[in-house]
Amino acid sequence: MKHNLIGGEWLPGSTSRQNINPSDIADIVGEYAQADAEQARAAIDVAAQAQQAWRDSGIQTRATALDLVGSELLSRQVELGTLLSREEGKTLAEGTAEVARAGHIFKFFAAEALRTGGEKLPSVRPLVDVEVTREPVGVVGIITPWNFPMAIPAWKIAPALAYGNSVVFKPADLVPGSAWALAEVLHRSGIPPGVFNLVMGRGSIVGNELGASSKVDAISFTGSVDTGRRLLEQGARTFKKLQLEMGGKNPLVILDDADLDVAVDCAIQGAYFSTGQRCTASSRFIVQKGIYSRFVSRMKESLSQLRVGHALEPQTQIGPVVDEDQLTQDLAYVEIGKSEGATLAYGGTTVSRSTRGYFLSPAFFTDASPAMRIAREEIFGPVACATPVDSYEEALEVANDSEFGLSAGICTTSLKHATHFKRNIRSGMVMVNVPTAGVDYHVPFGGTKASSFGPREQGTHAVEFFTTVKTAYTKAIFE
Ligand code: UN1
Repeated sequence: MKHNLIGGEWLPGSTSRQNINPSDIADIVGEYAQADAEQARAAIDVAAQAQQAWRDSGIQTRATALDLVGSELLSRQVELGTLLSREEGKTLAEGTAEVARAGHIFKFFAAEALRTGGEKLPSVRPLVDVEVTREPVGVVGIITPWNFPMAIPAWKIAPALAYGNSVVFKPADLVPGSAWALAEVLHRSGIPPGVFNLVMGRGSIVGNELGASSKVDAISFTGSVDTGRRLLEQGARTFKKLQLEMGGKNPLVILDDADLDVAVDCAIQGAYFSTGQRCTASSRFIVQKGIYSRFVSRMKESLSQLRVGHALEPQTQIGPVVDEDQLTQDLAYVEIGKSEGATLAYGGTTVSRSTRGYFLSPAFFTDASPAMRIAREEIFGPVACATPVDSYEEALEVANDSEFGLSAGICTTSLKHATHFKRNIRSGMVMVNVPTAGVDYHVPFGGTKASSFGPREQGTHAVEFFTTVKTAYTKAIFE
């Protein structure tokens, strides 16, 4: 049994939960504690008590601790990547790369801790100086989804700690293994007890306590639109600072002048790698008519060569869907697409392998109209659809016609269209001839519209959310 970390102690929960391997449901990865509301409140209390000393510990202490965590994650990337892939279902290569990415993120923010600067300006009043400095926000609640069990916690926890906040971390129910492993590394890193707390438990219990508590100053959340909206409504009561990363329905525009190899590669990687379970996944291919039929036939050919299977088998390119509920949802959307009149050109059926798991062949719809539900709603699985369009202008209009605005891509060799698209697509991230998913760790991440709320995550921009600004005035008296 793996316990929660509260105030530097490993404490059992009020109940527990089994962690099941989606590639092989007979394989139980482990048993993990589930906290009740009282334990969640206890974690918030110790985080509040520990915060002042951590803030005063100095930038070298914080940088050293985060750098140690980064080094350990990098040196254990295969071991922890195996655990990640076993509990979440992405391939071993993807799991290992994710742990490495988390390691780099900790090292990036170790250095950022040292770079926290400020400004000194003259006042408009004589002999008065103005200093503008950044201070930690206080206690930060961190609520993360199951699809990036290491990287998303890392890109929230590392900046929170770097800038002197204390943390209560509630990971997704489906992936406690990576969260626990990360907590265990943090526990040994020299961070004082209570500064970082792991509270595994239900969203409706632990997440609700974080959202309601007046002692939690800020919440960084990645997950569904509905939960994000609930946190925002709840947070209004205590004026919480919120950073919400939610859904996506990311378009990939393919123009007649695209390099077809590049376009197919962007489409396959963006839509189907990580089993399509990324908020940055491409789920709408908006394809100009002159290249449409060549694109469709090349996609079918490439999809037929992809190997769906057990996440830990080396030849697997697409792992299983994360659990039964998600598989049911994906299959329901395949039926919706068919009943709406789109053509299922490839996949969309369950696949059997030697182990019992949630294997789904990548689903590719063609002739989808922009009004169809499969072209509008986030599915969060290996399901994508292609819509033919006459012109670049129509492609841009269809691409922008979405409640979401996270990531968007265009495949073209035209500088004119690439430049126009970068300027006029309504999304937080835009890609030219690269996939919409699979972003760098040292630059800002986030979107517009229903995709994101609050300051950007990652890179130097993370400082906006994890600090608050103080303006100090000092008058010199010389006699
Ligand atoms: C990526 O595409 O590299 O939940 C990261 C998600 C995003 C992260 C995507 N917040 O899928």
